[in-house]
Amino acid sequence: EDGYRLWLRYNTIDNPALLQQYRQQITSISCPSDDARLIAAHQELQTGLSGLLGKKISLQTTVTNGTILLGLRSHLPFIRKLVGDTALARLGEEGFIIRTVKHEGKNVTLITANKEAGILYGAFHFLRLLQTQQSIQQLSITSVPKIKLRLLNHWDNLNRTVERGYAGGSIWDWQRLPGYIDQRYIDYARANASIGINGAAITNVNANAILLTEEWLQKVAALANAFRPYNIKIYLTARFSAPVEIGKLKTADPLNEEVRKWWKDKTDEIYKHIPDFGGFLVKANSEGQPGPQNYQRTHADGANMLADAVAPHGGIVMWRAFVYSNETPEDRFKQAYNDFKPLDGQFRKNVLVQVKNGPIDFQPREPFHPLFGAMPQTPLMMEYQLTQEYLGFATHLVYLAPLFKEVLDADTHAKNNSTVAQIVDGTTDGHTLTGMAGVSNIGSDINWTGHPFGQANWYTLGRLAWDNTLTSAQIANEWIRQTFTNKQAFVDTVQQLMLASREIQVNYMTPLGLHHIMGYSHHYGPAPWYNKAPRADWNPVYFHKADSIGIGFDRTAAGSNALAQYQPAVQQQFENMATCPETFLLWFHHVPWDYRVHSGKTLWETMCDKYYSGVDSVRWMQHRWEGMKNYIDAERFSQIKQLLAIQEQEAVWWRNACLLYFQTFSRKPIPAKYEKPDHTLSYYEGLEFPYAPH
Ligand code: BDP
Repeated sequence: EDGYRLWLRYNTIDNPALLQQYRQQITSISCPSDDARLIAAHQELQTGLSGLLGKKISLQTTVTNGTILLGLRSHLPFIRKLVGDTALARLGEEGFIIRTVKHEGKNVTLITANKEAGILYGAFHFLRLLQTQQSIQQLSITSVPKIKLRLLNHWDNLNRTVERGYAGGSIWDWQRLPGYIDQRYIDYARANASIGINGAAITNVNANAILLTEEWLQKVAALANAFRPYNIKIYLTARFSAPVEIGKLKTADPLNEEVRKWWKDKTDEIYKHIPDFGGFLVKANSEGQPGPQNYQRTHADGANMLADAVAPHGGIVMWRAFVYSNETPEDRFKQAYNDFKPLDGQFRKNVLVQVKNGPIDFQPREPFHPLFGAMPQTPLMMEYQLTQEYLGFATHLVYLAPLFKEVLDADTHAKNNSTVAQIVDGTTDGHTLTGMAGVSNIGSDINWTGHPFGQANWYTLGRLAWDNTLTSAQIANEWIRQTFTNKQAFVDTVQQLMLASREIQVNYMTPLGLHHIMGYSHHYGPAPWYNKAPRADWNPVYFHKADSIGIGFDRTAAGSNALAQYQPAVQQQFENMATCPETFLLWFHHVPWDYRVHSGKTLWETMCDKYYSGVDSVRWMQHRWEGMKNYIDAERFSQIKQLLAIQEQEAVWWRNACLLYFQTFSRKPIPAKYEKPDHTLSYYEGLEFPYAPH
């Protein structure tokens, strides 16, 4: 078990009674169509079912008892009678129905849909039922995705390094493309299709214009061909200055006619290679990337130019709102809102503004981004980060579903029914163009994500984008069963551990609303003391603002007033120290060291408690994992054990470094009941993280 098979392992069902039942209920597959997506579906069913049932299940033209029947109403007229046109239409482009029915006197399981893609997703859903050992006796399932664009964003460079990638190099083997189609591409596409991911932006948002040249487009087209049967569209990152860099124009001004024509022609060329090309993802005027503001134009001007180029082909533009500038004295928290909110209503219909879940940058905990709820006329696409840039890379075990759900569940109070989930899935403002993206944690490591539990975060993104009402527990539960085993004791323990893992990490890294106090640039390990970055808002000291009085960033009206960007109800809750949830306290307040939190303890004592409890909980995770030894393969058991041991050491490093440093301001002792830090502050300050991929 090297982890390569992810959650699609298809090992023979280990429960004999259930295995016997399944064998009776499933005898063959029938699929009266040779559409590429249906071929992908029945091939997966053949592989999957043959593995799960431990006997060959093959494709047949006749229907017998136990046939898994795939088809559209146009293939099999009885489907229309059974389901009806309206019900089928309601499934849209990608929804599916799975039903146990009688057909020609035989008991069959029907997987049908309005369109081919739906059948592909239905097939994977059916396999999931077996892998998680559910009953398939009287199935009546209807499932429709809540979000239209469900994407991975790969921050992969053309030289095969991956920005913020911790699982090896890029899986795109550009040198051997387009001629060589690595089996990995197919397995990648299968894995994505199994969780409903239908798009991939395959290159870094810090983009390289070369990608848009003929030679590279041929390579991209080969990938698109490999992904197409799995209903995955390719998107490319567009470097805004490409007209200058590869087009030899003098300007990239989005209102310049020549520039507009250049993008239009370039886009037509892309569509010649990739007829179902999805569109562009753009990072502009952020962290040194070129953009429309270089020409005194707005983000809307830039986005609309590209939107006009892709519109005739049905393409879309995802324009990122992750912008901030060192030139403005504004709190970095506020800058995206300030730039984008005034542009609401100015974007073309095929533009989504892609917003990170929080206002700063993928921290272990952030309040929801204030743009959610603030741009009713613009579809806002959610951007999460799967790769754990600020959460211990591929070394720490952190299950991200609770982080994602916390944001989705937050109420923006923009209207009635305006949780972040409802804003993003279009319910609140009636948008049909909707999206959710995860910055990929996938690399060339044999198990794809480096940490075996990193796979769960990839899995979560797909499942949540399909159905944002799933709970973190449900997602963990089905992932564990498929990835490891259905043995109840293992499932229960590991689920508990996963659900706790994110809060544990917050406790040993950034409790009480601390944020961005990681090592400079690589973002690994603690460096709350760091103050030498070339821009103020890259420095931990900018974010925690510790002094002899207290600690935290005052974002109330007395401070940066970032809170004014939220609706009054949110603002009121956060602006008052007494009502501000403890988890967000230092996000919004500069809190005196002897301030008493709800428990009656002082801030300093509480901070000590949190850091110490974080470390203790990692030890608890280690202990629980130790008990799992006999349930799974030795290989993955040992990998995780080793990683947890590093996590424990590093949790101690975080705790000691942060408390010793903050203690220089609080001038209060670490409570005597706790183990003493085994090194001095200057030891921790002197630690150079040996090697961290930048
Ligand atoms: C930050 C990363 C940086 C990315 C940037 C982005 O540190 O590498 O380029 O976000 O999202 O998290 O554009």
